[in-house]
Amino acid sequence: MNIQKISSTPFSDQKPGTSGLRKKVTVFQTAHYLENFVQAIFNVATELKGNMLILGGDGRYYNTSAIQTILKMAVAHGVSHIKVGTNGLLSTPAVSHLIRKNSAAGGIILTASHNPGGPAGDFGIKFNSANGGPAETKFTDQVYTGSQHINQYSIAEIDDVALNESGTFQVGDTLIEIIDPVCDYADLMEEIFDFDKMKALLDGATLNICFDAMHAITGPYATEIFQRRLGASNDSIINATPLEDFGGGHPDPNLIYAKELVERLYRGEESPDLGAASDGDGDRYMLLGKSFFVNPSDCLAIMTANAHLLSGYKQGLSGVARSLPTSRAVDKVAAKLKIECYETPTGWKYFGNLLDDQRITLCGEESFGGGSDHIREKDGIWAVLFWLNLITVKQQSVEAITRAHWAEFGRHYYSRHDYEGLESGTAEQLMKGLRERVKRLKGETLNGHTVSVSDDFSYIDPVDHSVTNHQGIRIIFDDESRIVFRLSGTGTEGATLRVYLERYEANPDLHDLETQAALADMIAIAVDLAELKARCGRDQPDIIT
Ligand code: VG1
Ligand code: CO
Repeated sequence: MNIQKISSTPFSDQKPGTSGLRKKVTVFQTAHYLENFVQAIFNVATELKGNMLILGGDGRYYNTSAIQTILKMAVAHGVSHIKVGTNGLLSTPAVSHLIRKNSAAGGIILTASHNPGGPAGDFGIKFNSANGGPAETKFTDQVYTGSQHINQYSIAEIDDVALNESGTFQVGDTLIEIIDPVCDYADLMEEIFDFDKMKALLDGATLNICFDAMHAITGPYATEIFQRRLGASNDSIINATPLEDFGGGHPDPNLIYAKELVERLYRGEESPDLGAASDGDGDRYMLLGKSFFVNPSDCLAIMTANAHLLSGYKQGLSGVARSLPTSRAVDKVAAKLKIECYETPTGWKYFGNLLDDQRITLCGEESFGGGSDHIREKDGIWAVLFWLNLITVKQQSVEAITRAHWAEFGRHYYSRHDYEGLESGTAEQLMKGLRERVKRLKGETLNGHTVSVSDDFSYIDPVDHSVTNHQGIRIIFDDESRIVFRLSGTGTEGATLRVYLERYEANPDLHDLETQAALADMIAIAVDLAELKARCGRDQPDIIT
C-alpha cells in the first residue's frame, strides 16, 4: 500500500467555533480543504497512532465522501482500528459513547448539527477526545494554528471502503470495522432507564408519544428504542429516514422548525401525551406535552429536581451545571438540594472537566441541550427517555409536572432573540460598545430595574484552572431579571447576535403570562443598550425561541 504525501497550502479560515469547524459544503469541497483540517487534527492528536478512532456523521450531504477521505488519511497515520457506522451514520451521543466504551483515542464526527444540509447547505467536522467529549479549546487552538502552517498531508492509496453493511476490512496495519450505529447506544439507554415501566404504558397505548427525527440522524435510533424496544405505536415517529438534505428542512428542534410535530401536539385532547424532536446530529431535543411547551432551561431544572425518582439517578446528583445564557431555573433547585451549580461558557466542551471530576451529574443549555455523566455530549434521545421515565413514575402529564415545579420554585420566563445575518464588523463593534457600557452599569436603574451585576463573563475552570474570557455580556438586575448578549460561534454566514432574556416570577398567580409580554421590559432594555436600531437598523429579531 502506497502512502502519498500531497503538497498543500493553508486556508486562513479553519478556526473551529463553538462546536467544530462549520462551513458551506462548497467550501469543504474546495480541493485539499477537508484534508488540510484532518491533517491538522492528526498532527495534534498523535495518540491516534496505534489506537482506535470512532468515525461517523449525521448523514448530511458530503458525509460519505468525507468519510472515505478520512479513512484513507487515518490509515496513512497508522490508526490501528477504526469503527465506522454503517452508511457513515453515527449520532454525536453515540460517538461519545463508543469512544468511552471501547477506550478509543478519539472520534471524528461529521456534522453541522442544526444547520441546514444539502449541496448548498452546511457541513462540519469536530474532534472528540478520549473522554468522549468535544476537544478542549486548547486542542482546537492548536489545530487551528497548525492548519495555518500546513504544507502537506498524508493519504493512503486504497479503494473506497463499502460502508453499506457491517463487516471488517484489514488495510495494511489498520482494521476498519463497519458497525451497527444504534445497538450499543440503545443498550446504554436500557441500562440507565426503566424500560419495563415505560414499555408497560407505551405498548398498550396508555401513553402516546410522537417523536420527530426531522429526517436527521435520530430516525434509526428512535425506531429501535421507542418502537422496537419500548413498543410505541407505528405512527409514533415522524420524518424517520435520514436524508442528505433533511428533506429540505432545517433540522433544528424548536417551535418554528419542528412544525409538523407542533401541529400534532396542539390538536387538543387527541394529541399525544409527549412530543419531542431532535436535531441534525441527535444531541439536541425539544420537549412538548399536550398543547404545552417546556423550555429547555426549565427542562434542566425539572430533571434536577426529580432525578432521584428514576432508578438510574436514585443515588442523587453530585452537582449540576448550565451554560451562561441558560436560565437560572436550575440554580433555584440546586440551592434547595444543597448541591453545587456551575455556570460555564456556551458549548458542551466546558462541561467535560466537571463531569470527569464527578463534580456534576446533569448539565444543560438553553439551546435545547441536556445531558448527564453517562457520556460527554448532550443527548437528545436520553433527554426524551428521561422525561418518559419521569412521566411513568410520577403518573402526571408534562404540563402538570412543569406547573407543579413552577409553583414550588417560581417560574423563569425565558426567551432568546436572534439577530441573524449581521455584517461581522458591525456585530463586533456592537459587542465592543456593550463591553464598554457594562463597565458603568452597576447601580443604574433601567426601565425601573436596577442593575446589580454587569460584566463580560469570564470562566475559570475549577478543575484545570484554565481561564476563558469574553464569553458574553451579562446584566443581572436586583429583581433577578437578566439579559445576556453574545455572538454565535456556529454560523457560516455573517454574524448572529443572540440576546437571552429572563425574568423571575415567584407568584403562582402570575405563572400564565405570555412569555414575550412577560419579558417586555427586558426586551426594551436590551434593544436600547445594544443600540440595535442605530448600529444595525434592526429592532426586531429574526428568530425568537
Ligand atoms: C449553539 C448553541 C450552543 C450549543 C452549540 C452547539 O452555539 O447556542 O448552546 O452548544 O450551538 O450545539 P452558538 O455559538 O451558535 O450560540 V450543536 O447541537 O449545534 O452541536
Ligand atoms: Co447538535
